[in-house]
Amino acid sequence: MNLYALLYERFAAAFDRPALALHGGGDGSGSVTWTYGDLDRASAGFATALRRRGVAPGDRVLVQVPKSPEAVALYLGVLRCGGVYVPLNTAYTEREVAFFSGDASPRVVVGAEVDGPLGVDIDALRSEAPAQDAEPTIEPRDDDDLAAICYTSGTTGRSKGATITHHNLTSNALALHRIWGFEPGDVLLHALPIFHVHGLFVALHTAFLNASKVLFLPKFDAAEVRRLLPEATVLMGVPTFYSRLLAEPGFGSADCESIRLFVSGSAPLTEAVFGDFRARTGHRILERYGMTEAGMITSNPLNGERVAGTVGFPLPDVEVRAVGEDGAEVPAGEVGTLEIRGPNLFAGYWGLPDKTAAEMRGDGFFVTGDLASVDGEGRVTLVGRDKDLIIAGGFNVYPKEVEDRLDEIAGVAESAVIGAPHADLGEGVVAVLVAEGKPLEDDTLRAALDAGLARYKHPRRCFWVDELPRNAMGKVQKNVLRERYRDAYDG
Ligand code: MCA
Ligand code: AMP
Repeated sequence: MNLYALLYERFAAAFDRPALALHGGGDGSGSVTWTYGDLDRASAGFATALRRRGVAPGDRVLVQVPKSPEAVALYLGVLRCGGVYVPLNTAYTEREVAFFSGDASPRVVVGAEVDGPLGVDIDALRSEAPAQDAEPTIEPRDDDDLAAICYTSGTTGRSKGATITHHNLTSNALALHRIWGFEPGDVLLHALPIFHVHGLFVALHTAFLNASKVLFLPKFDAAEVRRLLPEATVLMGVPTFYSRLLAEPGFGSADCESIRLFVSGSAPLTEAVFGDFRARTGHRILERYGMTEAGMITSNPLNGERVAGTVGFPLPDVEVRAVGEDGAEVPAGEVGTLEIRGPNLFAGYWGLPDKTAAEMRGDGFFVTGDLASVDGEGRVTLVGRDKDLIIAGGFNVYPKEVEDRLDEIAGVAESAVIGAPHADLGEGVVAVLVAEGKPLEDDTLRAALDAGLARYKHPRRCFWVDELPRNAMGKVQKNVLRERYRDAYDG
């Protein structure tokens, strides 16, 4: 089934009700509301415009546009015409976008690279299919047909496109809608970006299945989120949302009276933030765990106990196991690499069958690269990662990619990139560098990185050393560096 057909089924009776509400100033001036009917008509328009531009079922549509109701309608329009939605972080530089464009071989590119032959501005695209001409059709799709390709950075420094089917998305959305107890009247406060799984799939799908009103913020701003909390019942965010709310003077239970559910994910929620939030507001944040390749995997319970530092139980129909180095499942409570299987599991990396095979077991389990224990009741606790990944404010940064860019800079002989604890972002990117000649100024490094690396990936602390610590095999000892520079941000 086409995911859009399912969403349509759920919100068709709510065409005159608000879908996306944008707040203007404090007095409400400049506010805009899109109803479900508006969203349906605009998505039909986009679907028509894309078809006219030659998008056939299965064709990729690459999108790099700011967060807006139009962008949501475009996403739905791509689903409707059977296209494959490929969202890109708005922070990506031209060089990064060029890679994705080359890899995904899209039929149309919206927003980014508008000067290229495939490129079109989102407003121009919308105007190509006036609403009255729109053909309000929904292309039939099979469960295994692709709905999206979401790029996730790789340990090798090369991003991989996770191919995600209609069934992956529908099964995950229905499960979350159910286990998080969505009910009539729920209002979602949405402050996440819509180019990643969390803000695009988890948040929007659950709200749309519920025909809920979504308070749609262009980005996270603690004061603005606090101002709107009394109009909402559900907030989904990364841990930084919660630590920044706690940093708001006087923030507490009075701000949260209408809220029934705070969800956190994408990065570890510390026990300190969980505990402070509970003490200040009376709310236990519900932490869940997911991955681009698998959508949501586990969740703390809505009604049972939400335990700080754990990510809860597998979603319905999802299986998890922790395995040791020999590939055998470890006993309950012991740490192993987490492997998962279920209807949420992606269909493989775009154009990379070998990489897909390398991360799949013969019995269909996928190797997540996260280290975890599973207790006797099935509750999962993440304890670390065996992949070299930094998560800063919920965005993933792969050290290898940053090292590759640093090593290209004249004056840098070699580099090692690590994550260090960061009070606001969880982890911050740190570079340890060996100079070729005299060490470069930070500004010079930043300027050189700007040419090809999105800013959230930039190291904000750089240390120059005579040589990098290496083991007997000549491999850089990142654990030594992590220890040495653990106070780089919070020292
Ligand atoms: C912004 N900057 C960052 C980050 N965000 N640096 C490091 N890490 C970040 N996450 C930099 C910008 O480049 C800029 O630097 C400066 O900070 C200010 O930018 P601004 O946009 O104002 O930042 P902010 O408002 O402080 O943003 C922080 C944020 C945001 C609110 C935490 O990053 C955010 O919304 N994160 C959510 C990410 C997310 O949705 N992840 C889900 C992935 P300069 O001034 O130098 O340019 S999906 C996933 O992981 C799985 C499936 C899952 O389980 O959900
Ligand atoms: P991504 O590649 O952006 O999909 O990021 C997926 C990774 O984010 C997972 O493999 C985990 O390492 C991490 N992650 C997601 N949710 C959580 C969580 N609740 N706690 C700790 N790590 C998380």
